[in-house]
Parts: sequence; structure tokens; C-alpha cells
Amino acid sequence: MQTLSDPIIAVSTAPGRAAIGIVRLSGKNLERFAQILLGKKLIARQAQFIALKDSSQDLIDEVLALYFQAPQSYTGEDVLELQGHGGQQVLQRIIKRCLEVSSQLNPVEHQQRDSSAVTVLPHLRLANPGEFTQRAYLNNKIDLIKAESIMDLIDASTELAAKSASRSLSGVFSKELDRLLQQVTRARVMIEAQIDFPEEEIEELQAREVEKTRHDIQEIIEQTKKILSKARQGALLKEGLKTVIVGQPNVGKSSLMNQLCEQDVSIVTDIAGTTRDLVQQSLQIEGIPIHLIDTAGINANVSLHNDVVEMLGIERAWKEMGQAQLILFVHDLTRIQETSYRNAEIGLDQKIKKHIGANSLIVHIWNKSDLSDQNAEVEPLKTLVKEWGGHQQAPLLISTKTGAGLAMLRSNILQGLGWDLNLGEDLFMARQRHLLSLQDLVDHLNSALLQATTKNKNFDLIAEEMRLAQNALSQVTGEFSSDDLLGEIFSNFCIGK
Ligand SMILES: Nc1nc2c(ncn2[C@@H]2O[C@H](COP(=O)(O)OP(=O)(O)OP(=O)(O)O)[C@@H](O)[C@H]2O)c(=O)[nH]1
Ligand SMILES: [Mg+2]
Repeated sequence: MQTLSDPIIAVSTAPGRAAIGIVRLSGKNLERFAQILLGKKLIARQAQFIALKDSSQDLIDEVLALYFQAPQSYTGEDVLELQGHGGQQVLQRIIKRCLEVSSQLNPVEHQQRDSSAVTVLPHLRLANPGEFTQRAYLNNKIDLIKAESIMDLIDASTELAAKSASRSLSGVFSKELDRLLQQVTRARVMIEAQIDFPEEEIEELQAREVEKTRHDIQEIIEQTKKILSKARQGALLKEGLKTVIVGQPNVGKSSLMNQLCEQDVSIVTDIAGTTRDLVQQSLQIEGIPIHLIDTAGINANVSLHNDVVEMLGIERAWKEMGQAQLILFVHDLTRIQETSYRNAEIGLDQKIKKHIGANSLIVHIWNKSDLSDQNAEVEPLKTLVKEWGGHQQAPLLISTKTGAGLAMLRSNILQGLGWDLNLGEDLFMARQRHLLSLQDLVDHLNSALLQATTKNKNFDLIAEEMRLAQNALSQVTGEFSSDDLLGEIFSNFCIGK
């Protein structure tokens, strides 16, 4: 059976042809193993040039060996890095040789470094995805946030994402959370002290203490909210935003898709009902990944003319809308005077609102502004925007033909998301799980505050809320995390990391 105390080995560089490739090993007491494998005693942190040979003394590769002694290593265990040439066959032969040497090692060779006891170590095995980083976490070299940011840094597809991930890795996010944790702990201690004091003795003192605690909790809530808003932007950077373009047939959805992507990804014709299937493409606005989906035009009368393909397309459009964070609802400016068109718009708007998630956002866009007298249109649209609600202050008029209004649309999308461009340099990478725990923290703090404000205060209840608040916070850094969560996080890493 595999355990986390087995020594492990993996190729840590990407597959393919490259100048160098690195094989990495981690485990307890690797020193003797390294000496037998390489025929040389290694000095910690000193690169040594070695001709690595197989059991018949044929050369496998000339490697640079680097040895890191526990606990001063990436994993907190002994780590051996063998830098060979970057061909897959060479690296696999190095691994094969290491496994062979390990399987032949006599248990006596595994004598503990710091005691005379002889322990039989399990044989070297291939590492699971993320297992090096998992060990770094288990050996307290890094917290969970840093472990996650290592993966985010590797995966970062934009400069801003990479910058944010390195800020998380450098500990900016962890430090902010540590500070919060200290504040929560301090407030918790104060409240627990109240439980132990007999009421009659210290009534006046207690009143003062409660006031101070209330003030402290309020401050922690404010702090958490600030961190949450930065974390939200960080999460957006990582996960991107699922955006669906919807509207009646022929309003210009596919034309908008192509304009935003700056590519001809979707077919455009003047025939209503051109788009049937979903067309998907990812793009970036100010470094934020947007996963854009063009859908079939929603035709209220489709069942009347019994077009099966169109019906299936519309079904898919509704399904995507249900999962989207942002809906770009496109309208045709040239048709807003038509009663049947307007009624269909109003019906569609109501249906969309019922269908989408509570936190999803709708942006209304009036297209084909090049064909209409805009000044005449804006006033009635203002009323409509007000009626339809949402964050939009003014009607957004665009022309996918001339490109007019598209810059405005882009900034409208960012504004609607609450994106603060000024936070650019101040961001750290975050994930949905961080947001959920931080929101949990705010909820428990609010409950504690509510209890502390009521007349007949129940200090046990306040203390319990503060305990739950502390737990929520510890879950983010991984101090209290379930094995399932850890398994999920590390299994998403690549092998060798
Ligand atoms: N003048 C003008 N024509 C436009 C504009 N946007 C789209 N069109 C035209 O409107 C027609 C429909 O455009 P599409 O982008 O295919 O519309 P759609 O909403 O995707 O249509 P379906 O897929 O059929 O639902 C095409 O003939 C486009 O050239 C615009 O801004 N100005
Ligand atoms: Mg279309």
C-alpha cells in the first residue's frame, strides 16, 4: 500500500524534447541511497557532475546532482535532484535505475541519521500528482494557500494572473489571513473570559469589555470584507467568467461574438435562425478570462413552425444561461418600435430573470446603432433600462458593423462585475473555496455581533459563533482541512510538482 512516508520519484520537467530534464526524489534518509546510486557522497546544496551508469556499468547520462538535506528542501524531506538531458527515454532510464537501486537496498542501509535504530524504509515509488507539494504542506513548509498558488502560477495564462499568483505565493494573502486569525482569536479569548466570570462581581467591567469586543468584531468584519473583495477579483482572474450572448433571432448576437473575439468564429447571415449550436471562445478583457458562448436566437414561436433543430438549439441556450455569471442580452435597435418585437423582448426578459442564478448579471445591449437615429431612441430606452433593472445606468448602444460602443461595452462588463482596475497591482490569487470560507467567516461574525448586541447576552452562543468563525478561517489556510479537500486540491497538480 502507498503511504506518504514512501520515498517518491518523478520527472519534474515537462514532457517533450528539451535541453535539460529534471528527475526529482523526496524521502527520509536519502543520503545513503544517493551515495550508492551515484557512487559519491553528496554535499548538501552543492552541484556535482556525475556519470550515472546502469547495472552493467553502461552510461545512462551525465547528470548534475543536487542534494537538499531535510528540513531545508522543497518538501521538508531529503530531496535529490538529478538534472539530465531533456529526452523522455533518458529521463525514464534514470528513473528505472533509481527504482532498481532502491529495490536492492538492504534495510541496514536505511539507518536513521540521528539514532542508532534501524528502520526498514519502503521502496522508492513513482510520485502521485502534486505529491511533492503535498509533502511540503504536510511538513509545514507552506500553507494550503501557498500550495494552491504554486499551481496557479504554473497554470497562469495572463501576466496579471501570474503576478497575482506570485503575490499569493510570497505570502501576501496568507499574512492578511494570519492577521485576521489573530484578531479573531483575541476576541474569542475575551468572550470566553466573560463566561468564566461570575456576573455580579464585574458587571461594570463586563459592560466595558463587551463594548470593546463588539467594536473588535465589527472591525474584523470590515477587514474581512476588504480581503473578500480582493479575493473575488483574484478568483475571477483564475476561473474567468462564463458569459452567454442571448436574444431574439437576427439581432446580431453572432456578429457581437465575432467582434469581441476579433475572429470569425460564428456564422453570420441575414436569415433569422442562423445559429443553431453553441459556439464557444475564450478571450480576455483587461487580463480577465471571459468564456464567451454564442447561442441560437430565442424565437417564441419556434414550436409553431416545428423546427426540431432550432428547438434543440434554444434548449441549449437556456441551459447555458442557467450556468452563466454574465448574460449579454442583445436587442435590435431598428425594431424597437415594432409592437410584436417589443412584447417578445419583455417576455424574454422576464423569462431570463427567472431562469438565471441569483448572482448572475444581465447587460442589455442595443445593436445596429449605425442604422438608427440614436437621439430619437435613447429616451424610451432609458425608461426600459430602468424598468428592467440591473446595474446599468444608461442604455448601451453598439454597432457590430462599425465597432461603435464596443469599448463602452467592455468597460461596462468590468464595472458590472465590480472590477476595480486600481487593484491590479494589489491582487492575490484566490479560489471559490477561499471565497466560500471567507463568506462563512463574515456570517459567523455577524451572528456573534448580533448576539453581543442583544439585551440578554448569551456569552456561550457568542463564543460558539466565534469558534465557528475561527474554523472557517483556518479552513482557508488548511489548518483544519478534511482529507477529501486535500486530495482534491493536490490531485489537480501535475506529476512531479
Ligand atoms: N447594419 C448592421 N447590421 C448588423 C449589425 N449587427 C448585425 N447585423 C446584421 O444582422 C444580421 C444578423 O446578424 P447575426 O449576427 O447573424 O445575428 P444573430 O443574432 O446571431 O442571428 P441568429 O443566429 O439567427 O439568431 C446579419 O445580416 C448582420 O450582418 C450592425 O451592427 N449593423
Ligand atoms: Mg447567430
